[in-house]
Amino acid sequence: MKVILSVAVIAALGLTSCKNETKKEIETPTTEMPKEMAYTDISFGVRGNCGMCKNTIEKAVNSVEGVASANWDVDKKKIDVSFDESKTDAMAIHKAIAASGYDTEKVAGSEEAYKELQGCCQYDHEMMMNQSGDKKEEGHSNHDH
Ligand SMILES: [Cu+2]
Repeated sequence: MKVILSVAVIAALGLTSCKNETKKEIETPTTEMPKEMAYTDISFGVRGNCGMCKNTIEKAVNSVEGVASANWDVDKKKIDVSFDESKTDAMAIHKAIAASGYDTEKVAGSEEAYKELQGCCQYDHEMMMNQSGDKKEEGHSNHDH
């Protein structure tokens, strides 16, 4: 009995050591935390018409201290912003855009700045702001009946 048992123990030890080796190989590629994790990402609706609007809006956002990146989508009427939460907050970004003359979801654009915009940039204040992004809401598009 004892002989069988010890054989079993040796076999078990052999198995575990094999397992450990394979485990080590699998564990090596540890995924590093990306640096972007330090930033907060937000996206919200911003009205605007064209590439010039995009420049103005993004310039306004980038002038806020703590903003890492800003990208306004002309089709979606939506902006993606990455910022350092210890330096600024979402409301400061909304206000910066509004000050440049553009409406955001939360803050109406400054009328004075709006009047200073190029004619092509004087967007419609009733414009839909597509906040949801890729979602295609066909039901809301205009149908000719
Ligand atoms: Cu424009």
